[in-house]
Amino acid sequence: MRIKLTQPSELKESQVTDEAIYRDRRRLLKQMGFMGAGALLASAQARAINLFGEDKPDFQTRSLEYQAANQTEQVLTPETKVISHNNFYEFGTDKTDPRDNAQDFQVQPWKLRIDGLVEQPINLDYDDLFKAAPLEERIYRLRCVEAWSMVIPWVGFELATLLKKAKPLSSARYVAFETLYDPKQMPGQNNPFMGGGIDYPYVEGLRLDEAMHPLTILSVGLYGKTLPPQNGAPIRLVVPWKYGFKSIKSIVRIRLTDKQPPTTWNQLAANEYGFYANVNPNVDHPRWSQARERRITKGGLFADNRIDTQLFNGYDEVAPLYSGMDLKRHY
Ligand SMILES: Nc1nc2c(c(=O)[nH]1)N[C@H]1C(S)=C(S)[C@@H](COP(=O)(O)O)O[C@H]1N2
Ligand SMILES: [Mo]
Repeated sequence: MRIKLTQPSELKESQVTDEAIYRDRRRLLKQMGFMGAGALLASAQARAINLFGEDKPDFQTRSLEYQAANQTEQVLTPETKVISHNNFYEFGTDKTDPRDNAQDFQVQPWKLRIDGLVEQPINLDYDDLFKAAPLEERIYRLRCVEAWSMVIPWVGFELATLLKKAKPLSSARYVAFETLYDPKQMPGQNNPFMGGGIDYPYVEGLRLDEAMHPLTILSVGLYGKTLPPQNGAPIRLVVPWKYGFKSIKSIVRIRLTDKQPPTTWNQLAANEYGFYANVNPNVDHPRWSQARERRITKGGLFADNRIDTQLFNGYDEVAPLYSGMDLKRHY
């Protein structure tokens, strides 16, 4: 695989190839105009407003016809599927539960705190989330550990930009993330039947070098609009070379630490879900194969496509992060 880091200037608008898919770096935001409109409304859904103003990209032109035989031709997963087939156990464990149960989720006011082993702790309010760094579009593959995948145009910024502002101390080695804990709004959090038996709040973690990698983003939108609640409004992590459960939603805290932090799915079933959770077709889940995946595209149940899963979900450039590591042991 020849994935090359593409400079913004090298990218053609209509390119949706492997190389371009994660590196569409056009700076798109009309931030100030957007912020004004955002302040008016309360729930995340009601506020699903355009992040791009006049520059709204033409997503249609990117939707090349999917060809199962040619994985370099990738088509975006339709927005209707991205926002109706979700894992967000705080709102229920069926794929359509988050869409059905999260619509009144209040994201304003919101507080995100970055602290721990940093020189400069940071507190962000709702409006600050969209101003922490210039927003850009990143089209990434999302590969769930359950062996389905999507191609999603996120809007966000590199996590590294925010972490650098907090000035990590030299003792910091890991980054711990935490989802909002609010059982009144997230009914699965105090109902084990609805919430899948998870001990809430949902927590995740990365090694500091993984967190600082330019592919790792905090997302505040998708398909050019603010995130719907079911996708993790107002701000969620996206780590495209790891299984989807690492991409924690609706984050309220980012804490730098010197110890590997506990992670939700690892606590639930350590033999099934490791801390690293790198996408790897050669390391099967104890209960199913990870060699292939169902790419969710347009069409009904039988129109979906099975394709080979790629190591690191095809993002080969992260391989140096794991040189010398046994990826079967550190699954
Ligand atoms: N807080 C929280 N974050 C979460 C989850 C969750 O249940 N709770 N599910 C994870 C899983 S398993 C996946 S595959 C992705 C799904 O993201 P999407 O619904 O936006 O596609 O979110 C991840 N982040
Ligand atoms: Mo997942």
